Amino acid sequence: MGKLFEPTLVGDIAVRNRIVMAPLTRNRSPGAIPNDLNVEYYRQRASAGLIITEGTAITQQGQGYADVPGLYKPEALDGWKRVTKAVHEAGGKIVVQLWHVGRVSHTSLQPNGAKPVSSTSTIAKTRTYVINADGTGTFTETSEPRALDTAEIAGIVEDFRRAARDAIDAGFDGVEIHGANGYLIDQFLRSGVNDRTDQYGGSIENRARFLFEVVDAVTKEVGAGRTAIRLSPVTPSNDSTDADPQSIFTYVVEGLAKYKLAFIHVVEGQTGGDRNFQQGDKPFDYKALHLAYRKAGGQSDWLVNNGYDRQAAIDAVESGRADLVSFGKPFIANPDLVERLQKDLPLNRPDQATFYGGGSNGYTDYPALEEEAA
Ligand code: 8OZ
Repeated sequence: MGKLFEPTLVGDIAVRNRIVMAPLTRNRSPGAIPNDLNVEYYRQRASAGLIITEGTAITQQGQGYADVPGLYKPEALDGWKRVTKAVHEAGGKIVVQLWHVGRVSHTSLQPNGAKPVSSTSTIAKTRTYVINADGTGTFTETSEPRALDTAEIAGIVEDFRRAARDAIDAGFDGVEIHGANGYLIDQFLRSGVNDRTDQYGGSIENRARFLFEVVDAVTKEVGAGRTAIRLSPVTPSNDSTDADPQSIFTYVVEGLAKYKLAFIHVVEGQTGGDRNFQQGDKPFDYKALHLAYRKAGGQSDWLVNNGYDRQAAIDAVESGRADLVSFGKPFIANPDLVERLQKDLPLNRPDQATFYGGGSNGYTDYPALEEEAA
């Protein structure tokens, strides 16, 4: 079982094991500002080799759900400083997930009630989460987006750069660019979403242009060894479809090979669901994707995600199929997941009802083993 529990260097980040806490939206940061409860939640999970925070909006425009944190207010950066300090004091490492939701938003969350922006002006058939006047939360249809003008795109790239800088200044060990799950970068990648006729639409090269501009800007700002990206080649989340995911994601990873990123995070199958989910006319070949990346000279760690259990994670790392494995739901319910996996002890089960929104219940009150024994 060895390797999974051994230290390694992930880009510039020294980690004490290869178990990663996956990004998990929890909607517990009112005003987009990380608070004491969030500090406690991340501190409890610091024995992960690396924590990837929940998606964190780079701008208010990039925000699509109520009560998710941001990086665009001084108070939010102060809140994150307390989170990074707590994780570091507990011996952990933490990167922030840089998020722009694109069209997966609602006018009530946008600056001046404006339309959300995207690669397209077609509405996503998906829902988002807003807070009503009486303080209760509800899921609601997303608002119709506005397709970004070609000339505006550089401004969004700049927003990613600035957020990455602010993140490092707030004490993060690095950043993960959110390129997955039907959000803005994915809205450019996907043939079923991107209907542009400028240099950001049409061919694979054009649809991937925005992603590479973001990677370029962020790596130049904070260093490739502190930059990572998350991709979800077949995930249909947020109305995301592609006729031929294998081709575009192969092009993407081959292009990423020249950057010495900290890691490439690949969601295998449908995020949080079916590992065998398929888009296009054939099953996605993750092994071929990894091989294409290595053949192109890519040296970054390959981080895999989705439905791994202890044995699958051990096997993935021992076989070299992956360098790191991330766990989502198991980290919600087990603050000391690493110890439980190491000792092969039973796991607490996560409660779906408390995933999104609320307080400490279902957030910071899952017991660690020592608390259970006490
Ligand atoms: C669940 C609920 C809301 C957002 C993602 C950031 O899928 C999310 C998300 C997940 O990447």
